[in-house]
Amino acid sequence: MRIISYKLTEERNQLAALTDNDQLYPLPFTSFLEFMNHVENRDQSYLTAVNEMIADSLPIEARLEELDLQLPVRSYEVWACGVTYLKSRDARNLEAKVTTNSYYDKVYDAKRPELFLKSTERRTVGPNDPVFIRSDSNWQIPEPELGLVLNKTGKIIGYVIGNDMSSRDIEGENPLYLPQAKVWKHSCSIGPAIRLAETVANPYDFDITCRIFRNDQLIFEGSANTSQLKRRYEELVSYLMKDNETFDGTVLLTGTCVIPPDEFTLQEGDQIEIEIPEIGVLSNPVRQLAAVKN
Ligand code: DO4
Ligand code: MG
Repeated sequence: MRIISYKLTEERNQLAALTDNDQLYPLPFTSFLEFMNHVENRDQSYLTAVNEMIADSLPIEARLEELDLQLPVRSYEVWACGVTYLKSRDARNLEAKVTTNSYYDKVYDAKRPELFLKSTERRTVGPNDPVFIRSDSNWQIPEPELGLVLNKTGKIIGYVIGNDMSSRDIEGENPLYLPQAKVWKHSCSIGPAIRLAETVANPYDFDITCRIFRNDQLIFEGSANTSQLKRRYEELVSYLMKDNETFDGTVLLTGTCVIPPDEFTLQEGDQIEIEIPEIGVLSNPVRQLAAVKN
């Protein structure tokens, strides 16, 4: 069972349930946070709540492709984990031009994982909205990641696809530039649906595929599987929760495992697709931010 949000009118979004046989049912909420509030107040299972709500309703006539999909959850905060896959550790070492005993080597093996605040509600975009590339970087990539949708106690409610847009030259110059290598306008996208955690048999077996198109030609395709993750999801969430206040609907991205070749950088007009079959395909066009004079 998946949950989506789509534009019903200029002023109003509609939450809907998407069943495994691709039937769409409206839910009596305008947002996932409203739905979470309803379920959390009743201490109910999310799947039971959805099944009860759609039991007596008729499916929506439209097909998923015809809907104007919106961000499935307007999270106050999106957090992200780093260097949770061997591939990411090696890519970070390459961009930082270090070979041995780097901070990336250390964090990959350390008890405490790397976590950072990736995005806020207004910086995060949904399906088909443009993600932006910075005007002061010459080496930028999408980072396709599995996202955990959490309630405020850190329980994993669902899974979503995330794109942790990143600047490799800014981070490579100095790891203290991490916030600038990770956070800017539209540097995070989330979507297209939230797969309820109760309906996933093994979350350590998601295939993640990233495709990048330029002038309608496929110029990069790469895949990985969440079985390659170095850590457990509960371990990552426990560090997010330590001495912290978190909110219903917080998303925690779990790190990248698909990285384009080192000579690759995103350009204006590129199209990024990230697919996790159990969740869907998150598509975003790429736009170049214009340099702003200070
Ligand atoms: O250390 C930088 C962050 C790496 C990251 O975002 C990832 O591994 O996904
Ligand atoms: Mg990342």
